[in-house]
Amino acid sequence: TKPNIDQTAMLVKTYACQRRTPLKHHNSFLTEALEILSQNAEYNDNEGRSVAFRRAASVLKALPHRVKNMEDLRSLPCLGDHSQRVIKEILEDGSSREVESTRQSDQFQAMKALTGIFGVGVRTADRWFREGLRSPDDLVRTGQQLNRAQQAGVQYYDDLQKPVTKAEADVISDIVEKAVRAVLPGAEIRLMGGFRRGKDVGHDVDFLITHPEEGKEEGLMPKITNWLEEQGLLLYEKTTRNSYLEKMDGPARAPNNMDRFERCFSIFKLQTGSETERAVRVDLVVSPYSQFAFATLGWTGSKLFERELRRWAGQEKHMSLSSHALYDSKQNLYLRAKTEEEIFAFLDLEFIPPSERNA
Ligand code: DCP
Ligand code: MG
Repeated sequence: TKPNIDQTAMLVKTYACQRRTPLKHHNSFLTEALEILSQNAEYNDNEGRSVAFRRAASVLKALPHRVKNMEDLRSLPCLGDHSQRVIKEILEDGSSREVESTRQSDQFQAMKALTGIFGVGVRTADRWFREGLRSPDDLVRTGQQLNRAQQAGVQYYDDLQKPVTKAEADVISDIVEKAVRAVLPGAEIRLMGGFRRGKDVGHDVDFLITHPEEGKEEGLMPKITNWLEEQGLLLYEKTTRNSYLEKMDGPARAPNNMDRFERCFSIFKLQTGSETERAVRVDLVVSPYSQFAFATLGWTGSKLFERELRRWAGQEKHMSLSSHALYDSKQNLYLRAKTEEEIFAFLDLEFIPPSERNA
């Protein structure tokens, strides 16, 4: 027999990495509202509050039905008082006053526009907002000092605002494969991020690159970017070197979502017609083969899913998970893995395929 709604709710686990979260779900009318409040908290540098709203939204994404009344929420985890108030108002009145006034607010709109510029984080955007600036045009008009990334961000702002389609990501995949094949035969390339989770649009295209012979991947990125540069395909690139050292980064390091792979933040020039082209954000990451499973897991997302995996590892398993390794603090050793499945197993988690990591 089919479980009733309350029984379904009881089955919803606390950590997002214990749940299956499909891309399309039944509660966008609630999750979009909660995510506005999460985003606004992030703009106000309130990480705790931001994560709380994001977790609440994520629980609703995992439900197999549309929420109809507050009864449906009984026994669900991660729904704090504030989230419940917002949900109640939307269920009763069709919208939440707090969400709507946030959405309309000068600060929210300006922070969205300013942090939407490639190379601009919350801190910089907030400083500009307090100086009275509201948009990329304002930055140009008032002659703000911009670093190289931000200059590119302003220059290609309109293109980078447009979602990247899966079709465009596939074209970029072919280009990246060609580049990598040309400079290192035998290398493996994997499409990561939202597209690996089955999204049909994204804000950028993420790739992970490795070679089965450990060591062959060293120094690979400059070769790739040179090749792309020679073909006239790059509008911007900044490469950061691999700075991961197991001894330093493993057990001693606080859980952090920034990894230390050789990485290239770039903007590609993509041909979209015989006379037309557009700018697309592309991230390239190179991983040693021995870390490839961890890098794959860490670069598939979603961001909340990743965050919850690390929290689960630390709080429930006394392990420390990063995109490089899994360290077991009880046994004082690194757990080696060749596949994502093995990592889930080490963590005592049921394997969740990428298409159901849309937490
Ligand atoms: N990632 C992470 N934490 C970060 C940045 C990235 O865990 N601070 C991981 C998870 C993401 C992946 O890297 O899924 C790629 O990051 P994106 O910002 O590109 O996120 P998505 O690809 O998921 O979304 P989008 O479709 O907007 O590109
Ligand atoms: Mg992405």
